[in-house]
Amino acid sequence: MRSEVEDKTRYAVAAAVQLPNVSDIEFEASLTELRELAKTLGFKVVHTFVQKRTGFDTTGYLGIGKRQEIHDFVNHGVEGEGAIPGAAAFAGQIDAILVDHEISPSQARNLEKEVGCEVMDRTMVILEIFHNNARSRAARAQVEIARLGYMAPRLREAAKLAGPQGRQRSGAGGRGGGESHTELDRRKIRDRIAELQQEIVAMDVERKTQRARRQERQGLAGVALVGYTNAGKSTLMRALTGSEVLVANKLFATLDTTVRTLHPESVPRVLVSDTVGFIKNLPHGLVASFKSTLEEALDASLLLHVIDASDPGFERQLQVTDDVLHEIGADAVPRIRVFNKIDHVGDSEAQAECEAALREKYPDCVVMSARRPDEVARLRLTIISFFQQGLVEAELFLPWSAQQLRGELYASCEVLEERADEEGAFFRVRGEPDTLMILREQFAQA
Ligand SMILES: Nc1nc2c(ncn2[C@@H]2O[C@H](COP(=O)(O)OP(=O)(O)O)[C@@H](O)[C@H]2O)c(=O)[nH]1
Ligand SMILES: [Mg+2]
Repeated sequence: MRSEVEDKTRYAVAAAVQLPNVSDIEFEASLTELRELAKTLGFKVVHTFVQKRTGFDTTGYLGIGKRQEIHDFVNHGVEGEGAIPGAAAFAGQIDAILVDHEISPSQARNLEKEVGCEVMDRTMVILEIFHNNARSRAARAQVEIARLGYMAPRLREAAKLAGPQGRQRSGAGGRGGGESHTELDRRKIRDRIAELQQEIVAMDVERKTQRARRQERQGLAGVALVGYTNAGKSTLMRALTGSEVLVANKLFATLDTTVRTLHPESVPRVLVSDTVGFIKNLPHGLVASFKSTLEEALDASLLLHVIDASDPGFERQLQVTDDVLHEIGADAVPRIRVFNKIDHVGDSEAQAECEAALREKYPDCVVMSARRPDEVARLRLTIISFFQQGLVEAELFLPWSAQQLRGELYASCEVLEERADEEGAFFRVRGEPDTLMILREQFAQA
């Protein structure tokens, strides 16, 4: 994630209204997810404000008292009734207030003015994450469409509030000189969206052929982690790769800092990539850009579907993930289900029970905790053996004149034996048939 390379911590507070038809569990789950999403963007959420209401306040989403409370916290580091421990340290340091719903442009404007810091609603937070994660041209275009759709009414709001002239016009509904400006912006946005949609159609065809070609050429051992936000994908990624091991040469053309090699290194060398996580309450307008961004997982040879076994709603999440993977055409990619966070499922008896039930229902699954090094090591071996399935043994000869190819041989195959005579070196190796064929050709020409 881009956030990992940003050095300055950005502080934020979260805020949410709990409506009467939303259970405490649902409400908390959504807030937990918002905080995880915020973390992905590099925010540290230092406090959460909640309020039960029968509806959102039309002026500023939260009630006026709660808005005042947040204002005090953000500006003076205190909360209405009593001080929050350590709150003073954050006075004047809060960069944003994150709201756990999509709110109207005017609600956002009012809240921003009253609280005195930037307001990001749930949709905007998610859009930012998609924006940071989209690599392919198609994914970027989809995200831009969603952003433009989100921005359009907010531009109007900004124009309306820009000056007395604007306010007058919006009241009268007439056509003033300034309105044509807004009209122009609106038309530009419409045109741009249409243009992007055309591009996407064209790219779709091109992308499919490119993907096929890329896989053929490189025969990459790539693993992609997919699943809901908070399932433990990034934690597993770090545990499997060692956080520092970045892939220098970007073999996955579409990904950068989210691709790392399995560590310790294996034969064949395995690349692991993190993907943009599924989100529980994904705003409808963002579904297309989410799928497009996720499609990059199709470049992998193996999908690790990570599931939080300690989440009461995990069965449904599993189903949704399966459905979406099916929709984007990922059924052809082999998949291993990884039930994570087993340590978080009650006591050891409950854990054993849960594990047995999972194994019964999903015979080839992995049940584990990313917090237990031995279980991470076992997962690593499971991944490696998947990629070693199709390996064959072969003998290769490398003349002394071409020893520069030795490194390549060791990088792409497992060397079982090496013998030398006066002409060169014999190797007995195990590797992928395609790789061996390419090496043999190179050695013959050397
Ligand atoms: N108890 C427990 N917590 C975990 C485990 N794996 C991850 N977590 C925690 O779950 C939260 C979300 O993990 P993260 O890797 O960011 O999830 P992601 O959104 O799927 O990338 C973090 O607070 C992790 O520390 C696990 O196996 N057990
Ligand atoms: Mg993550």
